[in-house]
Amino acid sequence: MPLSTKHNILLAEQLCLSLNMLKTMKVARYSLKSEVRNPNVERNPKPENRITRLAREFALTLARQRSILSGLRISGFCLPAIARAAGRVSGILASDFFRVSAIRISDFRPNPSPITRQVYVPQAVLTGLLGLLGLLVLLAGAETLRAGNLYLPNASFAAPVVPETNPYAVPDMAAWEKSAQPAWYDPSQNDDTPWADLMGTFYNVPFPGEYIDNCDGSQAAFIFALPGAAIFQDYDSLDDASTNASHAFNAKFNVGRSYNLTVGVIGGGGGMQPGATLQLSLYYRDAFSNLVIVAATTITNSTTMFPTNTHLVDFQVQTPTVQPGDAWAGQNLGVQIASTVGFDIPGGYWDVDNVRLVEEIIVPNYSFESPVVPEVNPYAIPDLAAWEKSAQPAWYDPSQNDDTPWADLMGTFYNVPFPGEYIDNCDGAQAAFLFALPDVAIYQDYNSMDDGSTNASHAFNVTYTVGKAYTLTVGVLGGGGGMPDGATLQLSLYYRDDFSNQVTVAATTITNRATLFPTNTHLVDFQVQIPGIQATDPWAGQNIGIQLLSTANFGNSGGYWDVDNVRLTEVVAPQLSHPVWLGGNFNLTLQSDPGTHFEILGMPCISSPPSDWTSLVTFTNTTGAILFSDPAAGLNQRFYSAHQLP
Ligand SMILES: [Ca+2]
Ligand SMILES: [Ca+2]
Repeated sequence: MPLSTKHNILLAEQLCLSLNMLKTMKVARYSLKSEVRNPNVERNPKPENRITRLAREFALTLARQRSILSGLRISGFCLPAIARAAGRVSGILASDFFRVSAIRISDFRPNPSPITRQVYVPQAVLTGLLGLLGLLVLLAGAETLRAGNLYLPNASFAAPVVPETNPYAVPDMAAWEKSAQPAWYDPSQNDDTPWADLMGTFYNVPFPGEYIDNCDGSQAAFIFALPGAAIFQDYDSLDDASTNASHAFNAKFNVGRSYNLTVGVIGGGGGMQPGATLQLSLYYRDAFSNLVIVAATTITNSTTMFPTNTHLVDFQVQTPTVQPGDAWAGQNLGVQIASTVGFDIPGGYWDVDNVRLVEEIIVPNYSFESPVVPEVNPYAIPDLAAWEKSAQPAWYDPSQNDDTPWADLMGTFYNVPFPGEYIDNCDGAQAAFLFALPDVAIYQDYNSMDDGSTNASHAFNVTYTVGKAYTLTVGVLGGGGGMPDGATLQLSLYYRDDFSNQVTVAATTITNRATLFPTNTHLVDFQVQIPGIQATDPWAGQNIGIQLLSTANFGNSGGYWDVDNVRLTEVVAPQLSHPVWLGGNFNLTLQSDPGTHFEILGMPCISSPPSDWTSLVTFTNTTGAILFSDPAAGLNQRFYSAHQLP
């Protein structure tokens, strides 16, 4: 038998010993929980000692294992893992993103917070300008975690401006269309009040007892609680002042995304009856231009719901993830706020404000709440809905590990409310565990398949979209089960190439240490970021994959990771574009997620010291595309940077 083979067998035996130890520890951990939960069970007087003892023994095992490894230098068992890791790393280095992200604004400017990353935007169109005018556009985008805001015109009812005189209200409402006068309404029976006057905009008068304390801006809208009174907005809607649709609201139901509408509402105004209803909805228009509701929330007036008339209460509408077969997939999205009161209890008015619309990506089983883990010992199961587990590697032999299947090294657990064990920021009641052993991983993409399925559900159907930036955030807890310092977990975003290989687009490696995870009861968020997808990226248009991979080696393996709350956000990647000279001034357009705040900085040359950076303007990019015109004249050269503000 060759020497290397003998070493490998020896190594495998040591590893199996470690695995058995781990398993014992895991059982011990869960047994402890069960003892505490069941007072009828006779408890070990000092149960912690079992853990301490096991941890010490495990540490000894690891020490022995490490000494073997150091003698081996390179183990044949490790090679596949190393090769795979190397493949992933080369995938990262090949991307422009990492070269670009190496340029940090802190090189140029003191106190860079919150700038942490720059995207370099000398587009092809700018190259000509460089030669001609000596101008270069440089962009810095901050990392802000949120869903993608969608621009909704006049979402806060700031237009038109209402005169600050009695009655502090006008029927005008920019951007919003009003419902047509229904057959039953007769203005002559209502003091000649036009139907259109039943919906409008008002000034938040600062009178005691009337002033809305959480109004966004100084205006809001009112809708009378009469059957059929409604305001709505979509691609083709038309406000009272317009004769042609502006098409300014151009959001669509995109496959793989879901939509969340939030509206601040006050009920009860003007003697509104309890039981009067207001419906918030997201809709699309069918082939006959009918409004077809995709998701809706009905608010029922009560004094419990609205104890005061001076505080808006947020209500939400949430759509399911848009599927390719949905009738609304790819259709324009509409927002409607409608009085749905019956003829039995009409009267009064609703106040509404601050309509917020976001596009979200919901990762299937992102919080590991499925399947439900029984609340009995051991409070953990190997099942994981929606997530696929890594295949059993060649080095792992269940028969050498108490017949423990490889698949049992990844699973779901119930967050047992036991002092010292209860994760205080767990999302929901469950999380997932991954043993800190080489090759242990869970992942999800368009074609992945969980243990309980025989066909891919394709439920996670999100592609890398050109011009968008992505952030993956995962709550992670290291150190469990005596995990040694130095054990690593890799979070990554990938795509599958033509051969179905997982190719990493961006990754973050978490290295276990006590300073990073001071307790075993608090998840810490880690992120993976892709600042922007370029049309030339091989992954542009490809389906997104998410992987959580233990990258421990045989020298630092042991213990388990807890993970929870996998969030993937997609926003418009900040970009400076369309540089033009107009009337002797340099103009450029900043594209970004709508509603984000920026500062435009200028510097005389790209290597200018921080002291030479000049703040030119700060603004909110309300629509998602804003024109900046540099007031300075006679410039020969200036470099620009967009600095995203909190
Ligand atoms: Ca407002
Ligand atoms: Ca959870």
